[in-house]
Amino acid sequence: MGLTLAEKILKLHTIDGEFTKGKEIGIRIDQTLTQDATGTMAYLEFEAIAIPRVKTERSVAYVDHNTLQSGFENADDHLFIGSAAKKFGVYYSRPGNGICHQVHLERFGIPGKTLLGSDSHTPTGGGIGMIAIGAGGLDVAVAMGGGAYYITYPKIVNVKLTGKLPGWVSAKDVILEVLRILTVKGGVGKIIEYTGEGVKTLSVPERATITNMGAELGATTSIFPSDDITKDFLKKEGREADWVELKADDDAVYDETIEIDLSQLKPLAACPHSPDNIKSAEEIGKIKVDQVCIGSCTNSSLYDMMKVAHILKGKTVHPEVQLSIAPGSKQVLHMLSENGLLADMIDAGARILESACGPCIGMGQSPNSAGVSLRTFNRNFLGRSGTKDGQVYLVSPETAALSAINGYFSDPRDLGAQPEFALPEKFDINDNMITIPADEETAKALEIKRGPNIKPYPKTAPLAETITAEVSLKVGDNITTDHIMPAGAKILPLRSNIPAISKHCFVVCDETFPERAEAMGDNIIIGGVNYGQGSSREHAALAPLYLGVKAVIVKSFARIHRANLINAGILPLEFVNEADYDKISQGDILELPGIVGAVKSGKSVFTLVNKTKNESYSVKCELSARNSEIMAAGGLLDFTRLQLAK
Ligand code: MIC
Ligand code: SF4
Repeated sequence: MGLTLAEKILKLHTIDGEFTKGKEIGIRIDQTLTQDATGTMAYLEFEAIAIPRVKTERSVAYVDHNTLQSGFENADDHLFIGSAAKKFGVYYSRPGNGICHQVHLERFGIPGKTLLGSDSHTPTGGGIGMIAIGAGGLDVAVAMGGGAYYITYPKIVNVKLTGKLPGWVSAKDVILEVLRILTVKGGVGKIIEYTGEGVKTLSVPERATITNMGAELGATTSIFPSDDITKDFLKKEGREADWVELKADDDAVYDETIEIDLSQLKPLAACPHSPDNIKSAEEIGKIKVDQVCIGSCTNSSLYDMMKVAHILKGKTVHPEVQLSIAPGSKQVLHMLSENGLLADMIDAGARILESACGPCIGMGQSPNSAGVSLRTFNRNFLGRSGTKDGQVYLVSPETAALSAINGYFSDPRDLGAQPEFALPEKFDINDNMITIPADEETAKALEIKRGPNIKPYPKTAPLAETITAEVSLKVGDNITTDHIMPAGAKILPLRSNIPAISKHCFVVCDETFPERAEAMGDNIIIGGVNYGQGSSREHAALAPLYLGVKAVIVKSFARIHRANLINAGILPLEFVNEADYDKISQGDILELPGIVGAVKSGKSVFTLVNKTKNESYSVKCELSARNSEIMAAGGLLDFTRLQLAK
């Protein structure tokens, strides 16, 4: 039986466990990336593990999220990361060099390699045939130290593409269509593999848009084959030597197949407030638009910018619209400035932002009250833009640019025939904003620079024999990490300070939560389906840990968040009977008796006693042998320390 492309790469990298569907496998990680919002914690954790130098083939630290520097905190974080990178053997991409995923694709990604990144959109690397996975900072720290990364051998979904996209219909519309079919929880436990004749019609930047936003499916990762188009992209980057041909075996067997005829697709949008709330441009109609933002790791390549500049050329942004554009990297920005396209954007009235995440993570450019904001980004969760009642639509760069001119939601097909947008023969290559780490000898004497906002990892404790705790919060379905641990300009600077950031935990749902939970001591959270979807931020587990949360009991979890809870030593439990969710109220006192013994003996179903209501329910937690030990130890950091001590 043949293998799919994802399976071929996974098989070559499996260093622990049994290579069988549904079983846990430990894979060797060739490359890691961190960004600054998760990176400070990751390097603090790496330091705590006490391995002097990274053991990967390539590790890169990017600064792209917290670049506003409205106080000393962001700048201190940059100094910390830069100095830690230099000491630990990590390449450092300085602020201004661009968004981690865009730069990594340009300068470091290699087909067939594994990449683990402390950012959920790491699967962007799947656009050039990598197995690129997003994870919490602690998992990345362990991988930097040479440890395996553990996943459940996923199901592989074949998205078979046929045909060719019609004019002005975009790669963004392809992934929006996949989101329409599979929804934000349809990819959990799966890898999405793109195959079929249609693949050959998509350039690398287009493929990367699709794999990037595969994160919104909840998928482990997404991957395209590595073919002549990949080779050409790497050649333009001066890295042809990194190319290898990679594809699935002809007789590969997939768990599921979805067929998409590219020629039948139309411009789509994800409507407020979920990436799977998909409607066509026709269904949405010509609604008034207040703001348009173009950029983010999903749509900020030169190819995207060329299309945008073409639409803006010689026009003026509508008087009632604000347009901002953030090219994804210094490389892209440089090429736009050389070929004159930047001038077309500026002349049209676009506000050019630095090459960073910016508005995507709420660092500026929040829309006006109840304002309609069209964004080429990947997430439109409630409040993420920084405006609670902002109405964010996720669209293609083509739809965004034309709507900015017209002042209303526009169908880019109204532009008539689409011209060819050919990428240049060679990209601008200048790695002067990437600092090379110090050699091992010099590194020994280097000091890590630590500002006053940088606080250590919160205290952990081994799992208690019996957990008795009050329900501090009960929430509904599809809770995102932006609910649990919001980002934005006010909160992001606190990413290196868990006690301070904890004061903002869950405030989107309940402003009194942080104070109440902390006062309770031990407490438990109750949630619905797909709990913890979205970001890889381990702060969504570390802040609850700091606030005394001992267990989170839900109908189902998103993958990365569940792993982050285990890493933090918080029990992730699921209801055996979903209806039991309705029987528990906020304020109830719950008890989990004999939990350590149960976890250690490999049991997966436990008794949950509701002392307030005098009832008992069954809850489950399927833990691999390794995860059981991690839970019992009080989290991955303590587990790793114990392992190393042995
Ligand atoms: C996001 O898009 O939500 C982020 C900000 O990039 C996060 C990481 C973070 O919270 O720092 C992600 O996607 O993992
Ligand atoms: Fe940055 Fe937005 Fe991409 Fe996250 S999704 S890495 S915030 S650009």
